[in-house]
Amino acid sequence: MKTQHIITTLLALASAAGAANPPAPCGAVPTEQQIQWQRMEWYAFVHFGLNTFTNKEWGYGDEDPGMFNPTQFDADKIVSTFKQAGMKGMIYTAKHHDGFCLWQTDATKHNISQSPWKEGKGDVAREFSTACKNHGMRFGVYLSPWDRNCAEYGRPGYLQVYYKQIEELLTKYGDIFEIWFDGANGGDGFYGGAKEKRNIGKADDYYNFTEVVKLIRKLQPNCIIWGAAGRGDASWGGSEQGFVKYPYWNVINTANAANERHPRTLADTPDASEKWLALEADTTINGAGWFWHPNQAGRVKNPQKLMDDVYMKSVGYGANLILNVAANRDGQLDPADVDALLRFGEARRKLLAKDFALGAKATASNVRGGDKKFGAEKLVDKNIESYWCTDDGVTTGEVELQLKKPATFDVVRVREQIRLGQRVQNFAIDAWVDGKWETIDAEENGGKSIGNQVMRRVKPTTTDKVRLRITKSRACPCISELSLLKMPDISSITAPAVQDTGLAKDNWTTKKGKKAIDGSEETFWHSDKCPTAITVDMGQKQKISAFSYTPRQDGTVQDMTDRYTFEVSVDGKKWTKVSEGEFGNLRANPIEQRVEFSPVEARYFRFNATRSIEGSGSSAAEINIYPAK
Ligand code: FUL
Repeated sequence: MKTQHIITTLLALASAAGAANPPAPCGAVPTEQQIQWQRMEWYAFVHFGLNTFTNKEWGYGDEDPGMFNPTQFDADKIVSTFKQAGMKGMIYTAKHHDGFCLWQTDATKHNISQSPWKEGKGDVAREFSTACKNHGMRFGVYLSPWDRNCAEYGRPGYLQVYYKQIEELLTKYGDIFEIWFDGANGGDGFYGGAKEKRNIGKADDYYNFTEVVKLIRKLQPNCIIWGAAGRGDASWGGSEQGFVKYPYWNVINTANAANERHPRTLADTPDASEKWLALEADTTINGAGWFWHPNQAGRVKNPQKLMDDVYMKSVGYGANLILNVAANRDGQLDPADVDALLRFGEARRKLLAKDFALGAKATASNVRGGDKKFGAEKLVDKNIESYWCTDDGVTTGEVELQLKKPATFDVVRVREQIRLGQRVQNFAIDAWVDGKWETIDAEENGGKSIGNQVMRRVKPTTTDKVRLRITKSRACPCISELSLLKMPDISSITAPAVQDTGLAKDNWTTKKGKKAIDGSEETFWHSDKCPTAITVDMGQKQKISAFSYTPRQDGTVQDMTDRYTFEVSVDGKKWTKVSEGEFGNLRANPIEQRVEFSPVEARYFRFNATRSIEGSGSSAAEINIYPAK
């Protein structure tokens, strides 16, 4: 009796407080790896190999390795450029169809050890992977299954070569975020001198992708597998122009995964054999091809086109975008490509920088169990994990946003909580204009899917009241974000300078001075004391040869550090001073100060602030560390 009473009381309390349970997932759901990967949005593709030197898109397989000699190759510079553009990683064509391997491999002799570059000791995959690690970018590899050089291609013998190549790339270069299996397979080739046509029949059977997937899962469980006859985690967007067709559903019937059709629609009945297979749209920034070609500068896509026809129709439709920026014969990116990339990157940054919906008052037609945890305000709380959700069985509904003041916007972004599956089948966006609701979605056919995100172009609208209407859903909708954005004027955007911010700081720790290593020059570390020091553990030992100090950027000179000593240590106990001096002219020009020193191994560094221009304290907006080259 007593226990019964307690339970009844608890239940009553729970319902008064509106504690509801999350809904059951609907259909297939993504893996954690897929979720994290879809949140990357976009990254670079770099086609760079013998084709760069032969002016071809597909090498035959008999090219002379002696041609590969990119004397100015600078992986750091390339990766810094991608980072400046806002990309989250890059994928390198470690082997294209010509079979030439650009890393030190034991699987075939047709590799970079036969090239004059770095006297046969070069390794492009190594240099890119290291640069990515140093800059906090993710690294992935493209490894062509088709190999027009290998004598054994088309026969069982090739598979051992190919699997070994996979194994090397997935074990020697740290974390690989994605591996790309191109769908172009079989045909004419050199094949060890046979110079004939080889057909492999069904790629899935020949390469045995089931086994390949198992091998990859074992070696790199977090790696996204692209292609592989639909047996992996992601697949082709359906065009090499960098767009996907809308609607795009992440879920697909497993039986169709190898031969999917675009647009990816949803079969109306949820299917038990459904699988989450995310799309990636690929294209190249330069209309001349995937590899670099002489005189390609005039064919670069302009930033407006990259925004309208590529980004908004790939990422904007819920897919990932892999944008190719090829390296040239010197081993550098083409300046025209870089200009377009940086201008587009800046436009994207501006588009996403201001969300007019944040902090709006949100009300919903139905909230799951009346529980605030699933309330409408979750759409505008800047937290991608929280979500608005209705009661089970309520598959339509609306949320109204009352903005603090009227805003002008022309893009609306909506995101589902994909951990619970992709649910919404139809939605509309309305705005309160001239005293009535008006549907402002400017795209054809209205909203037909959401998934990780959709960015809908809407009529340029100025209002303080917006409504999202879910008109059809596979199960109660779970919406995590609703954003109101404004497309910038791209024609007026110039390319920002590429900043080298040095080593990635993700694994750095410090007791004091966190704001000096937070990656932002807008925040700054401040101490009332001088002299004083910041000691940082970089998490691992590495060779470094420079640091930089950016003074506080808030317009105040008080407590601005202008004299320093800089020490390093391998174990955090024994310290070596590598530099000491003054930062000049800070009062008139408080910009980043870079200090070089002889290369030294270090896991820890200590920045001692020993004098300030005014006042008796110390400060620093940011400290960067640069790897030795
Ligand atoms: C295609 C390949 O044949 C092209 O050469 C390029 O690598 C592109 C990304 O994929 O299928």
